Amino acid sequence: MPVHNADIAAAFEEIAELLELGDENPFRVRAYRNAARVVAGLSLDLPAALAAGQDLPKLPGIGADLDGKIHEIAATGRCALLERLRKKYPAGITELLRLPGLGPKRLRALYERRISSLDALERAARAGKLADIPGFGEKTAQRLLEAARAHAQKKQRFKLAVAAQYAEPFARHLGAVVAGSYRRMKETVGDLDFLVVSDKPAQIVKRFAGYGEVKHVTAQGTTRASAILASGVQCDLRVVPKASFGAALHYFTGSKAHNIAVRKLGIARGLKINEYGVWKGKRRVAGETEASVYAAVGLPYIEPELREAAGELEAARRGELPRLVELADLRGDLHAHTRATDGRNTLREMALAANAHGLQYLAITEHSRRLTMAHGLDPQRLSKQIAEIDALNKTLSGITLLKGIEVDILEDGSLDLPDSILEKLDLVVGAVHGKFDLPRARQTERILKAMANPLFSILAHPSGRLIEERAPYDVDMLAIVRQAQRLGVALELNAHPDRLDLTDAHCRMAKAEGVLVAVSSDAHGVDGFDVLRFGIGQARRGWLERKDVLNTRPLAELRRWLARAAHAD
Ligand code: DGT
Ligand code: CA
Ligand code: CA
Repeated sequence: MPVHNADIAAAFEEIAELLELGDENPFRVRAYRNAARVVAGLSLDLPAALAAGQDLPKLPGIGADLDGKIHEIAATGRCALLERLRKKYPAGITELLRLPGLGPKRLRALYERRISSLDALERAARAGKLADIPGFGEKTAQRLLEAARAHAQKKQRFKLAVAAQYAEPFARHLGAVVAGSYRRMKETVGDLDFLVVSDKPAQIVKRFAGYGEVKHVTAQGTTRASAILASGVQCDLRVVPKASFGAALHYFTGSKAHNIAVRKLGIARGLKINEYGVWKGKRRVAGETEASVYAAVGLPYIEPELREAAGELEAARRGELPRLVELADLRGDLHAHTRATDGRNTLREMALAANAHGLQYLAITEHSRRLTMAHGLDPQRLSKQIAEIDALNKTLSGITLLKGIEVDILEDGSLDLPDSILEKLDLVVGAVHGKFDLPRARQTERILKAMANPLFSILAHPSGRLIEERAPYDVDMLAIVRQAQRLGVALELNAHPDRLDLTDAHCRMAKAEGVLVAVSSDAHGVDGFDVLRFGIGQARRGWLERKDVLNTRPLAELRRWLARAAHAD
């Protein structure tokens, strides 16, 4: 069965959780957790690379043992260690770790009392048995009960980049377009909606059901089917004739709210719109292309990323749809790391990789000294890097490295490095990496103060959220956007698929207030630039055009902006 990076990462994460549950060596636990993160973040498909006979790249923190496990999972789809660990515990116990407030320590206490499933937890909580367990208490028990109920109702969603690992090969296998939230580039997707044009639907349905990654076919008809993949990803298939393709693509792309609004416009014109076409009585008047569906209701084509019933129909009617930014519009990247801190490659390797992605400039923005885990730079090491970049730039052609820093914003809003070194840089990217739980007013004040340093250029990952993992810190984003506008600071849209902040709504806020957005890769290695497409997807969901995105500007223009930004007051 074909395996993807996401499967390897999931296996490593589960191993880490089970080891932790067994109170094993914390270093070993951390090694697996780190490996999960590294593998999940790679754009190179490791199993595909191995199958093609390539050597694996050297990955940080992944030694011979973990390397062997990657080979094992890629080759067999299984991991002996994981299977051994699973046998030690009741099935699905790690599911409980998904509950907020239930870490390995508390889970161990539950497990020792034979409470090892959501159901059992709910029963124990209702019977008042939880509160007696050391480390729990009445309040915790109540919170857990609520969390368990919420969790039972919540459908699992997959991050867009993870979904992509499963969607793309399956779509190629089927000759399908992937519609739904995936096509709208939502941050997470609930399921994948495949659409195929064919006059022989039975063959396509068979091909779908027989795909190597399909674990369970949940529904099967003559023109449709549904299945769950081994990875847990749910898939829907629809097969339609060519004449219906546009109508079907429109219908299955959604969003539902957008569809309903379009259908209403149709009704007002005496038209019926469904997944088979646009109908006047029994006659199909449109539907072969999506554009024909929109034209039937008097509208221009609307890009999928805008289809959220969030003002796009009104904008379309007024002829004021944005001309959305595209990946090819990017001229550079303003956030990247190298081996000097927690990246994997050298300055030169990063420069060449950025160039291979069609970029003209790349800002090197290492962490600053406060982040000791990432081996952050102090003034001395940063000086050394500045000299290295100056020397390297003389030898590079087609790409320029910019001297930057991802300086830590300290708790009091000051920056982690003195102005005397920051002023030697081309740009200063600043970010919060700790003290996420300050109260809203203080968190906001902290960031506003950091931005007020005249050397400050770009605020990186402005909300600090990790999708499905860590909530954004509590800040007044409008205040930050307005501060950015006043001071000529840009806001980053971090393209890493775990982050993608700014959100779509924040992008619209920035645009409305006249603030530039930098769509940045945060690359930690030469394969880190592929994520830019997810950042552009989010920017498009946020209605951004080329002019709204800072790094669509050619280098000379960017330099003018940076000079101006540094002197705004
Ligand atoms: P997801 O899968 O939760 O991330 O979100 P979607 O948008 O992919 O939703 P999904 O997979 O349930 O359905 C795919 C599309 O099909 C949806 O975006 C719009 C269309 N659709 C589904 N159900 C309905 C419905 O009851 N009415 C209308 N008008 N459209 C629907
Ligand atoms: Ca879907
Ligand atoms: Ca679906």
